[in-house]
Amino acid sequence: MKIIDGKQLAQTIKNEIKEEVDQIRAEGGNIPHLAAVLVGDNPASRSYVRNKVRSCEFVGFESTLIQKDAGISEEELLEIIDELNENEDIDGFIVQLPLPDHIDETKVTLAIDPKKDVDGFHPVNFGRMAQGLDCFLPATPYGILQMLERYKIDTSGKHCVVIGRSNIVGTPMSILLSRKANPGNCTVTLTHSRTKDLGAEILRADIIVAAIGIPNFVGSDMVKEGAVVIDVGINRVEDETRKSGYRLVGDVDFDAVADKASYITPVPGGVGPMTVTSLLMNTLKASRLKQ
Ligand code: L34
Repeated sequence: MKIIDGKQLAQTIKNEIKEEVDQIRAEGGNIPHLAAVLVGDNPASRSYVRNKVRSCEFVGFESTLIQKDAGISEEELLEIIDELNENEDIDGFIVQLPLPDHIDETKVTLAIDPKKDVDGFHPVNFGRMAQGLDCFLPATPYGILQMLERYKIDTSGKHCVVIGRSNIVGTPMSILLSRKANPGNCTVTLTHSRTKDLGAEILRADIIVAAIGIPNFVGSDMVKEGAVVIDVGINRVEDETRKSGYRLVGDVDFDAVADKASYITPVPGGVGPMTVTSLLMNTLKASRLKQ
């Protein structure tokens, strides 16, 4: 079994991006600028956005963090988005999800200019992705593709089972892995809460992408010997032995599954850091497209 070290790979990619930014700076070009909008005080969202801002600093991007309290109206948030759409200094921006219940996430996503949508969530980018056109790929699936590519994991002709059909992970992942591309060319099964005999479906997989948000859901009885296991879940479970009072666990029971897997991603230090790196890559792309 080999561990896919997302933290280390993310660092390698960040070093590469930093070199590119150094070069842009030396040539007097425009420094990429990412803005992030964070609404409310969800501790996980805060932590993820903090990682994004820190990573921008590391690679030499400019970054702007806009923090608003949970009581912000939908209208106010849409105004902020309009301003970011118009602001020529900003190459790309994200609105961290989830948003408070009184704000319609779909409306927010639709309000973002697709040219600045470095999350790749706008239907224009989603549609372009589905048709294999140039676009911003959604960060988490993009990060997973990077892992598969850089670890030289052969995906062609493999059976991939994606667990979870969200707009931001499961559904785009299923499309990307079935594309005629490398990584890609998989035969994909997209499973979800209504799938019958989910365990039996997962057991047929050469590649498992778990994105359901249930701690330790995928056990060793669901994993075929030699399968590649990608764990997207980041669940906080209570742990009194930790100073924070919690620890992070994935959707995969890592200890039980590790021996069976040929490759496996840990949590933390797996897909999460790669999500951040993908966002940086998209922002660099947005900045270059603007030139
Ligand atoms: N708009 N909302 C928008 N874009 C995104 O791309 C996201 N996502 C998901 C949630 N909402 C979003 C993220 O940023 C998930 N996500 C994300 C980003 C970073 C990390 C995890 C999820 C991450 O850095 N994870 C670390 C541990 C972080 C911690 O200690 O809490 C890891 O090693 O997995």
